[in-house]
Amino acid sequence: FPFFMPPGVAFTNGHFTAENIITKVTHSGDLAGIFHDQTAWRAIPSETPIYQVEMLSSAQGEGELYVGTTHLNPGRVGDEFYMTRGHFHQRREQGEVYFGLRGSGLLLLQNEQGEARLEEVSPGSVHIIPGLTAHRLINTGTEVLSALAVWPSIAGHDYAALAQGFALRVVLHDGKIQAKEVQNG
Ligand code: M6P
Ligand code: ZN
Repeated sequence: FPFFMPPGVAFTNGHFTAENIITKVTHSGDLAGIFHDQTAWRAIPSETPIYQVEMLSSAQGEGELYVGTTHLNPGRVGDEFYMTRGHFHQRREQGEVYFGLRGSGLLLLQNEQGEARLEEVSPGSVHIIPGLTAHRLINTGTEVLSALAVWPSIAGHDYAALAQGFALRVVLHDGKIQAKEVQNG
């Protein structure tokens, strides 16, 4: 029998080696309303890349899994660190696993009651995102933050449910990384 060569991922940077890799870049201009300092956001060129997701092309459907890496650039909009848009799953009950690969940052988790918590992301960290829990990566470091993710292909994304934003913002205040509670609405 032949030995097939599976896709590969470099644990040092999260880049895949595979025949079919899907890549999506999210630019500053795509993130309207996400950062709290809208004046600072408008001052950044809209084509500034904030993060890039590379994904293996894999089977879709009930029981199938997706694998991808988010590469989140270092930087801030005003005092707020670069972050992903963040989402609930469309199929709310579906969970996900993130693995920190390089850089340093935070994983912001929030349940449907609006209770938020933060986990430190670093090379080798494992994050079990339970069902019914929204998630967002935040880069608090000075290098690219890369995290590998595995999630059910049926999970889908629900961005609209977070139109009010998350309950915590992570900012640089007095030279320190600080999480601040937000008054929504
Ligand atoms: C991870 C996974 C993806 C997600 C991506 C970017 O790779 O959770 O499903 O799309 O991060 O996050 P977002 O969709 O919130 O921009
Ligand atoms: Zn997800």
